Amino acid sequence: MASLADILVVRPMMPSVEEALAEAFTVHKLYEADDKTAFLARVGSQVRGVATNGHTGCPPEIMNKLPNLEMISSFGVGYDAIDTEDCRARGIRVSNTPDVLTDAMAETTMGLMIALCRRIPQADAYTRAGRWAAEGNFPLTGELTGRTLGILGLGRIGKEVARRAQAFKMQVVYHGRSRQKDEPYPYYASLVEMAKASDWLVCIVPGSAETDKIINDEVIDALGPQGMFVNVGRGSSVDEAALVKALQEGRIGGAALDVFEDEPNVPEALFPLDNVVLSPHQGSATHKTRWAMGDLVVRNLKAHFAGLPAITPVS
Ligand code: NAP
Ligand code: 8YV
Repeated sequence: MASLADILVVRPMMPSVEEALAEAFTVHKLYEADDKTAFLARVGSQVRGVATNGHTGCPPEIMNKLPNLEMISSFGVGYDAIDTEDCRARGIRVSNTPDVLTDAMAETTMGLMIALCRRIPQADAYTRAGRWAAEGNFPLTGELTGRTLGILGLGRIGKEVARRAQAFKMQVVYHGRSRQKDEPYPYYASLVEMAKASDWLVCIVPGSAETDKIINDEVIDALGPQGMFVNVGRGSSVDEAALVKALQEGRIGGAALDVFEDEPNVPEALFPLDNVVLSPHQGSATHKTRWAMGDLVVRNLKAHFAGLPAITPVS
């Protein structure tokens, strides 16, 4: 029987992933090693595959210890922590988990928008505290219907958000690096101009040098005091200090945030703000979606070690 390929698991993965990896490969768990340097010195030359996620990645100091590494299979569609140029130079393939999380992400985005607009967390707290009976009806709220939604990043997830927003009778416009000729939505070449024209701005671009702090004071002020901002992409895309200040000063209407600059740390200045909904990076966190993401991590490795192309390679 052919020997099983050796896989280095850099960080803890879901039990379903760890079990499936253990069935198909010889697994080495770096995260369990007390002395990681000694561990890598012992097993590094056997390792041909890595399982990780897009936040932990596989840093160069680890890759340097894996001279026979062929493939990095990452959990998540974003792969910010993986230096794909470096991998290309080393001849290492990279895969991620696109598509399988798109619907869950679009659902989370709409959920955050409704929660922020209709003040659902506050209404829940109001009811639980007995304030309905004591003080009367909860104050009136805004409404999504008829509002304009600007989507920054009309990719796989952005398109599904657009579809759902249309079902909510919103008008969709978008900004990206270029117009997408097959999309019916009005395109803005300028993010600031789109923010000016939008009631809601959803950010769903990948974290990259290009998108770093792309949501800055200029964009925030263009969105304005009635404007609502939703970030489900990456915390690095937002000038967080500028956003917090604008929320405190009422220069922006509100924000719903699933991602942050320094996760899991969330700026405490956001906690007392009433015009904010906070979510702990759980956009894709459903049983079904996380299982499918994990399954894809394993299937990508299996495909590669069966001599086939990865199912979802990072291009
Ligand atoms: P995708 O299909 O690659 O879409 C990304 C979109 O961003 C594309 O439409 C792209 O359009 C646009 N874009 C890229 N760079 C840009 C730039 N510099 N300026 C403006 N637009 C830019 O990716 P996806 O599957 O939709 O995922 C998007 C991101 O969501 C992921 O990379 C990840 O960071 C994040 N995410 C978050 C969670 C969560 O749990 N919160 C879960 C999944 C994904 P152009 O190429 O036309 O510019
Ligand atoms: C992941 C994400 O769950 O796919 C992504 O890019 O941000 C989330 O879906 C998260 O990265 C955990 O690895």
